[in-house]
Amino acid sequence: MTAAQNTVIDAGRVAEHNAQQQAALAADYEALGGMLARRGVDIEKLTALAGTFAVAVPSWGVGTGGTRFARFPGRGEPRNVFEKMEDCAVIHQLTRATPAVSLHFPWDRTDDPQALRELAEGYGLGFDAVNSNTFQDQQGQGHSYKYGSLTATAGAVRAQAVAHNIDCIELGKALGSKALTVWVGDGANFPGQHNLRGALERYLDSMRDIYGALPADWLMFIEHKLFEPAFYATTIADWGTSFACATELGPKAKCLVDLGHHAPNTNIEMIVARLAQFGKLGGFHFNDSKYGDDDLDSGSINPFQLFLVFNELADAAQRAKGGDSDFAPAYMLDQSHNVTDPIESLMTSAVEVQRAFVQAALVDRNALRAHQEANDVLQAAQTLKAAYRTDVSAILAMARVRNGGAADPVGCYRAAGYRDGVAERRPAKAGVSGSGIV
Ligand SMILES: [Mn+2]
Repeated sequence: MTAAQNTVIDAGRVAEHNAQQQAALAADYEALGGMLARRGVDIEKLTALAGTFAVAVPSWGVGTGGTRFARFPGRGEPRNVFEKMEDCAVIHQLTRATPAVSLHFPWDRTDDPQALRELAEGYGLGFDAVNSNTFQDQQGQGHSYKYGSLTATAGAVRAQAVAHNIDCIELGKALGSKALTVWVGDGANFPGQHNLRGALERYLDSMRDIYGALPADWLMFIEHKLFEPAFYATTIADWGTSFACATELGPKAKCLVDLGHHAPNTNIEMIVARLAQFGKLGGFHFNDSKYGDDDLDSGSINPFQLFLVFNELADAAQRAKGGDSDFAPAYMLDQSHNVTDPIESLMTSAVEVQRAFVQAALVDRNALRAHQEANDVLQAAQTLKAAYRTDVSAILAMARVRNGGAADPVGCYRAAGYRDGVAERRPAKAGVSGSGIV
């Protein structure tokens, strides 16, 4: 984006922070550069690559999340989409890795999308995929989604859910977004509640109507999730169903992989490889989990899995170079921050995803292929581990500093006292816009 941008945190403060870190960073960077050079890797190329990385921030992530038991609000939470954008701008200013925001409607609905767009552009931010919400009822809504939305047996409910999705597309168009993500909680809690095939047929009928409203240059992302709120049979429960529906709908429909939406121990990197192979990998919601759809910070529980996902993405990108060059899945974070400062969690998470991206670029693909051909299992595994074990922190910090970000985003953020400032300016308000696990 352009250089003339509004900054939320004083640029002088960031420069001062970086000056304090400079000597240590230079020493770490030089040491890492020497180590990589002995492996035939040019650190400058990796740093340039790191600088190209981008992951979108979810608007709902900057507020404190919650569970179905309780929500414990944080200080200075944003109370509307304009304040959310301010927090998102801080994340991008300090990490330089989050140039787009993913909005959720109606939580982020505004009557003045032009003003929102101008505010975002002033911060150097754009808009990634917009998300529809038919998993909860909104005030003044004519029909309830208690028994489903796009799959509801009542035609009037389905029509309302379709109209909402088309409304999301219209809002997204006004903001410069290029994709719609559809996740529905539809499903059954009891055997017999649904005709399993009938529910999916209704889903496809509804989705065809939404697909028909997509502009020519838009994509539709189908997000699957194993369970919750449907505890017996979720209509779009797995990547197979998602793939079948995306295939049925057409080329603008692709699959979105949320890392938390699988059964424990599912081999997610293999799902990524399959979807990439068949041209249906639309994008990601990054987060981490231990038990279910925990929406913990990316890389906080299983960073090796995150690395293996990016290893597949690096492989797919390399294959795409020769032929299908439009391989560009959308990267988004989707997390719920219940006990941390959401801005700190999102900055740390963006850096963790960027770390996996750079580590995957370190994999010696020629050596890996040779080990695979020769069935040298141990060395094949070690080739991946050699990349994963490399601490690329100095590369990430250098890329940030060169792009105007902070060497240590959390340290700089805390020193700037941003949270204290917004706590004063944004007194708590009941019933503010939504956030949570989606
Ligand atoms: Mn998600």
